[in-house]
Amino acid sequence: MSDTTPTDDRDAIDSETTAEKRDPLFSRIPRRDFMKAGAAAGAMGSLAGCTGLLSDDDDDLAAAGDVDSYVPPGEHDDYYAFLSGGHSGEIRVYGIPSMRQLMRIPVFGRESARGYGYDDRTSEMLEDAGGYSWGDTHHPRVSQTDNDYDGRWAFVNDKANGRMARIDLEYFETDAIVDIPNQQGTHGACCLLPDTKYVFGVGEFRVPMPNDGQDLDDPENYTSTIAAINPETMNVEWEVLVDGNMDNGDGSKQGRWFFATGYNSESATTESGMSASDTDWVKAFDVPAIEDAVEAGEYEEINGVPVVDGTRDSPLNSGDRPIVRYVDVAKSPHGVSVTPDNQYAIASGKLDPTATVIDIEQLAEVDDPNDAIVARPSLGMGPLHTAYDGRGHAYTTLFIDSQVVKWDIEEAVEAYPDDEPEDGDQESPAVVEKIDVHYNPGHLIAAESYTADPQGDWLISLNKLSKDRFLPVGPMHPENDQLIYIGDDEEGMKLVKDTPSYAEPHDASIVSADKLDPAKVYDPEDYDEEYIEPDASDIIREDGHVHVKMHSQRNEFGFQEVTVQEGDEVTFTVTNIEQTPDVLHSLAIPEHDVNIKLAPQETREVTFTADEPGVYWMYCAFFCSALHLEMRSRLIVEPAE
Ligand code: CUK
Ligand code: CUA
Repeated sequence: MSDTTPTDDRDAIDSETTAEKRDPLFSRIPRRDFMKAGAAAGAMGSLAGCTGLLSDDDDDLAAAGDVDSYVPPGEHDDYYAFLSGGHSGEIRVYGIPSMRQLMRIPVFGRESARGYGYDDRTSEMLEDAGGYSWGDTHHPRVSQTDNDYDGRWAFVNDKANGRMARIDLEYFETDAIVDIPNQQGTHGACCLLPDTKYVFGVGEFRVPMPNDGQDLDDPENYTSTIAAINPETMNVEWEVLVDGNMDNGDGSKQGRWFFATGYNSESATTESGMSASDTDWVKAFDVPAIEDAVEAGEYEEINGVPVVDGTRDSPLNSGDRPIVRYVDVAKSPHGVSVTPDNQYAIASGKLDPTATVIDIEQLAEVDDPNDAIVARPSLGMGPLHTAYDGRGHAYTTLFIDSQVVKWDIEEAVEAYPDDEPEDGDQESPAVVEKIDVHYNPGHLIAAESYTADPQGDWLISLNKLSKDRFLPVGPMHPENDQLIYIGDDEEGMKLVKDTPSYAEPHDASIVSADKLDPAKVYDPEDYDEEYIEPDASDIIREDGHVHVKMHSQRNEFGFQEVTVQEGDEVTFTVTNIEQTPDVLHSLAIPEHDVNIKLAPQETREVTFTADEPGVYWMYCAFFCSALHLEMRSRLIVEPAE
């Protein structure tokens, strides 16, 4: 990098944070107290970011008339929400409560607006991570320190190809991807708290281990693994083999336990076989015990990773310090999440109307892990995922009933086991209320629900089917992410708005805006490419390779023309030397598939072969000024002799 790069402007820009832009009174009051105070005093209209009231005359929104989710033009939201994009392979960033989509972050697939997968750095990253053209993101989790969001990274799984990606939250871009060995279909993703010691990838599909052609027709011998990934290096530190499929996971908040749900304890390969048994497991991984086993060399190295045997018959599970505890829960559980106070892990039944509440402290003490089950409330049909408001309530999606059920965790514990339904459909006395959502919900997420201190005001229900909620747009409908206000226990949950979304959000994380501090321009110290000052523009030719170094700014590239020979391999290193935020340029070269994005102070490199003689206009694809269309230069490819 060049040491003459001016940084003054950047510093000046960075000092004006989002928090300061909001009303100073607002930023001093915890959000949840504010909502209470606002509702009581009706004083919300005077505070920035909260000045409008919804009209009372829309049927769906009538009940939400006193809930303020309106963010006026030019005002900022209170929260960032990171939503997975499913098999679009990306993460979307929303503002909450407006539900405005602020940004898309491509992760596992190329994306042309951001030039992701087009420049040498990101295309090599995608290539090194397996070279797949797509991925399936489900679970975005944001790094924490001391059980609170630290603004460093988000992580997300690839269910399609068994990978985990890291997103840098300074630049809101994917900066690392690991192709997890021995895992086919990484489904759950989450962090071990309080300080994000590991990111866990939960392997879903059982396969032969190693999957190298052995045991093809011997499903009894297939296994799945969890992978513990170092968040700094993104290396897989160790894996644990288990029986049965795995599904979702959540890490405890005090560093010891990691929980994963799983279906298919039957070891079957067909749907009827996988749902034959009435029970499956929540697996509780004792992380320090696993680390000790790895330390003691009690593992087999498979594809370069120490793999510890955590199957039920493993010697490591027979002593008084089992590395994996298998807890029996009703049939095919799906979501699992740890309560904010780290007291319970709650797993949802999916094919059973109950949720299973496991007492984390008791788990360490009991001989039979089933004795750590302290509640099993019957909630409704198809419970999938549970979120928290920090006031002792759990909110669980009911996929089949198309509802969100709010219930009281301690009441469920007190009622157990007398509340065990005999006929299976008797509702638990812990149920507080239910609200219809439109339509079948998968995950739901409440503001900062994954931390020790949820904010308790907003909840999003991520519904799979929107059916008739929006204008028809062909046979593939949008999904429907619904915003629900949960800040008033007396008035109850209120549905506030529908948000159509492109296929297909699964999970999300909601983070207070003041916990992130995204950069406004790049810092050249943060990347390896050479920063090209205007006077450093150069064309270096040697042996069929041409290296063009140039800057870009309004409204020119460093060279008006670049001449190469047919067949030359050409590398462009281009810096956007602008220091004004939001003035982007790009380098697009027709018919050579070249497209790199250049935000202010960003440098990217792209390498391609100039294989057709002719004249090609290199242009800037961002509308950067009134002379944007004139921002172009010629690439002249001379015919080979
Ligand atoms: S999820 Cu991945 S199948 Cu319920 Cu966490 Cu949608
Ligand atoms: Cu630079 Cu358009």
